[in-house]
Amino acid sequence: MASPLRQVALDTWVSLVAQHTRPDRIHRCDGSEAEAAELHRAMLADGTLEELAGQSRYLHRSHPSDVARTEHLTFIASPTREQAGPTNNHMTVEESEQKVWPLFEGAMAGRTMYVVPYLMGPVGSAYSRVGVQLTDSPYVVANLRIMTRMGQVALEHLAANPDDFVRGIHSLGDLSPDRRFVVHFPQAATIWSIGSGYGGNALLSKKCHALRIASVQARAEGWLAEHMLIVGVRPPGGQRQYIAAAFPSACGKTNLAMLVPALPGWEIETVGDDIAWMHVGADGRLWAINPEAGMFGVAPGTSLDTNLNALRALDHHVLFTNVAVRADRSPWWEGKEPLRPAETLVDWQGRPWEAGGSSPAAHPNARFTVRLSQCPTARGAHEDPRGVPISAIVFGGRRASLAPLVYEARSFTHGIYVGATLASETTAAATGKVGVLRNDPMAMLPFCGYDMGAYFRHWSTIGRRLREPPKVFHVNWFRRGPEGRCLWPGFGQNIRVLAWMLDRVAGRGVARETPIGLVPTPGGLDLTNMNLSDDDLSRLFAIDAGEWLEETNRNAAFLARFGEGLPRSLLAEHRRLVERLEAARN
Ligand code: OXD
Ligand code: MN
Repeated sequence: MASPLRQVALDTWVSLVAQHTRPDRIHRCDGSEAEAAELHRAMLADGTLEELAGQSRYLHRSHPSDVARTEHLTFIASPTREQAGPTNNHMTVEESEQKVWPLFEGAMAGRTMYVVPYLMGPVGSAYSRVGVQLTDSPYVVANLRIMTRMGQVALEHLAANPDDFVRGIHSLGDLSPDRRFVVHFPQAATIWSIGSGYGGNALLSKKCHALRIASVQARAEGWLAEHMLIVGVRPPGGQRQYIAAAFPSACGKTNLAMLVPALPGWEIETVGDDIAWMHVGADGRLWAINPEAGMFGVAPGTSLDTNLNALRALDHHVLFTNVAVRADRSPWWEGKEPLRPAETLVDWQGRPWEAGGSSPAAHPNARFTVRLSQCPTARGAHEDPRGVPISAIVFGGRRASLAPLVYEARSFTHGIYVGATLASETTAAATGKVGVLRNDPMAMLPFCGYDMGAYFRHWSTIGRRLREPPKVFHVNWFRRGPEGRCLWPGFGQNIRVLAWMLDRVAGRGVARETPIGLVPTPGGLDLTNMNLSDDDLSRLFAIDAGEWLEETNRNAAFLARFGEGLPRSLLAEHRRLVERLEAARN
């Protein structure tokens, strides 16, 4: 049967997909409590979920070959390869219809097809968008219920513009990586995903809709869809300012979005931990909404010390995926709390595991899915239909060397260059080798739905429309000393860096020029009650012109991939940086 890559009405589309995938039943989700109770009951009965200690806390174990996003199986099916750009896998529409659509044939036989309408963004916001995901995975439905505003509320938004929604078709298929594809059709606002039940591959609202499809819509309509957390920061007795920060997957966005400030009197407000949709307001500032309603956070490393607020949010109504379980049925993961000597757990694959075992008990990409409103630092701005004004944009990478703790871009245009040349060591969030340095412009490498050269031009266009552009910074919490030790403690201590940024925004903080940008002067960062040696402080801010020149060579090779499509302003920033570095080296 021909694939429905057209803007057909919802009911027609559902029946076309059902004719091809042949589910036994169709369930239209309304988002009610009764529906959720029935879903959970059915999943407990067939073993898809297990109950954990605590109110409404569940565990799901995914197939061991399906534990992370699979970037090599993710495609953009735009009409030409050039539109997808050099950093995306491309498949033509015809190829997808020949290779992927047949995999959906009969794929839902014996299963229920859930029709899941969801709203991305606050209720009543002009910036919110509707999507509908068809899926044969009740676990995916349970996640979408937490991650989005799902059911009736989305249909009410849709009523205003009935054909304007993103169409996602998802089937677990046979879960084989050989028959796994995540294909995006930006021109038809459609997503097909088959063969995976995990995270960004399967919760189509998140990476597929809110980033890959939305980035294309944002370019056409003049806004930005970004892989950024949004956090409000209020100094003692001062005014709250909002910061948007782009870090690659599993580099601490969730932790920064809800940090417990190590400085007294500071207050944090969590607006989002993964995605920001930003538009130019009538006041010439950048305004952001969080399209999501929940978090799909990385569990390992989350502890009372590193992220108290996340742990508090995880007290009740949580879906855990691929964590380990202690004898008292509490979830456990590496870095959570110490175990008793020789304590036995059940690992993420359901096998007995003894404390100190050589392989991890929880999968390194184990996750929690939880409503954002359960976070003690969610104070309501994430529901504001207008969004929040952004005073600062932060780009951050995981770099054991080279990049200082923080530096400020010299201008918004230089900030675009800093974002475009962001590089970071890979993590367990995607399949593949961990710890390999790769360019990840604006942390969007796996998520930009079109040619990134055009994406940088779009950033420049937005920049020109901003009368009060945010200041742009780069951070690196992960720099290591000669013995491999982390130089900066991170987490709640990061407030010291945010405080300096807000001072800079207010025109107060003191900074000194370096070839790469502005850094705090000695004494510019508030380091009171912190045991940071002078040596470590100078290592944190060391800028080696020779190493940076090598970095610019690497970046030049990366940027060259975009050919003529790069904005000239970006190339000019690159040349000026090289000149400043050469002058510093001589
Ligand atoms: C995520 C990711 O799940 O970036 O947020 O991989
Ligand atoms: Mn992410």
